[in-house]
Amino acid sequence: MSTLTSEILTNFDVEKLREDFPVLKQQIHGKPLVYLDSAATAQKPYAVIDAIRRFHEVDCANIHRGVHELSQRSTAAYEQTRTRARQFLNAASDAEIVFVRGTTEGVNLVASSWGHRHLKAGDEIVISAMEHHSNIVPWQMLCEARDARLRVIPMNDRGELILEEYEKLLNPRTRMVAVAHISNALGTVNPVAEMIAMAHRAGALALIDGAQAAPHLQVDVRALDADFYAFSGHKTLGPTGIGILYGKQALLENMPPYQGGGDMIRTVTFEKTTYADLPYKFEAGTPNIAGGIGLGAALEYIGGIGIERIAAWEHELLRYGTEQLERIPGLRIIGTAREKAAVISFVIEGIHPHDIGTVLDLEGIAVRTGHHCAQPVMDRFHVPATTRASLAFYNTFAEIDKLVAGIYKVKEVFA
Ligand code: 7TS
Repeated sequence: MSTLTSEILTNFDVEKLREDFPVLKQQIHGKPLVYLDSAATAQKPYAVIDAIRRFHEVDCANIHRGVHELSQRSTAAYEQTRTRARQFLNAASDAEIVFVRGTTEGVNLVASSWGHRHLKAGDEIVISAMEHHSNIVPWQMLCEARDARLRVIPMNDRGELILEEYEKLLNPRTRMVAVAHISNALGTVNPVAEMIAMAHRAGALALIDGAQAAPHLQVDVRALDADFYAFSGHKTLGPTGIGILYGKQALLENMPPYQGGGDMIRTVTFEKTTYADLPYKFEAGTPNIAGGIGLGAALEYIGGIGIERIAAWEHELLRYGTEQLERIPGLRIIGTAREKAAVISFVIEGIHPHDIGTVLDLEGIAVRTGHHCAQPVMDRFHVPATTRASLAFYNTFAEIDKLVAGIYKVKEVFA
């Protein structure tokens, strides 16, 4: 056991941290809520709720356009999140941090803006077999529009990408490799640093979908040498409707705006419009100011705990949960990669995931059932759907015991 692990197991005060999350204090169907759906969206601490409330109560004004005090305050608070996000990702400059609605919009922005300027007929985009639909469909749409080809890195039965097959897909026509840092359906942590280096050797760019990674592990876009990296605020303890797209400055400079409107221009005449500098060129219209401020509070809160301590606690939860679930007769875990984050997807022989989810809900246990917006993953494992327990640092070992008891109840009901 590493020193961090033993330190975490003795000192991580999960009960105290849970006090910060009002949602967790309630009963569902008469039972204490056991929230195991953080991969869909994470719960929010008071720090985030209060920051959004304070903005609306005290500082509410539009940003970047007023000399008045409120506008200055709201602009400063919003822009402070950009700086926090830059630090969170270890990006080189605030100009590389673009506010978007979430991971989905981040991927669409790159596919649309970069893609329409740089992709030609016959070019190739490489994605992987474990992508969320949001990292499949925008590339598919682009390939269709450009007569380009979408290629897919296969995975093995554990849910690990097969790097030898990836290597074979790379060729001089490959322009972009877009892969998830962590799979939402399987929990696999992909070796993205190595995969980015391979893309670069082939002369391609790499976009990393960090939706599931940003909340759970230390991300360093410069160490990874990622060209683009996207994540969602709402999975990272922040509110919905806000996210971050990181892009290397030189690449962003060489991409046209994604949307036109206010805030993204320098000058406008009917003859010609010139665009604002980065990152504003990509931020047309009044943004989600409250969301941005909430996300800043979320990143600060995560920093206060320490992402490496969060990762260590979740790792122990995952290890324990996997051990416990593996013992249940008829239960099969889908996604058994050697490098995994805190997601346990499973099926139970003869019981539909929706029935599992419904019985668990009656026990107060929130899990997600379905295809998790990753239908190709379900096809690969020949299952229509899975039940997914996804963990966060506010989960406890006792909650995993409740999940196990809940699953035995499901088996009883459907015996
Ligand atoms: N990429 C991954 C890996 C995801 O898990 C998700 C959302 C997205 C992209 C899209 O993020 P959004 O914030 O833009 O919607 N994943 C899930 C999930 O697993 N359950 O609900 C949403």
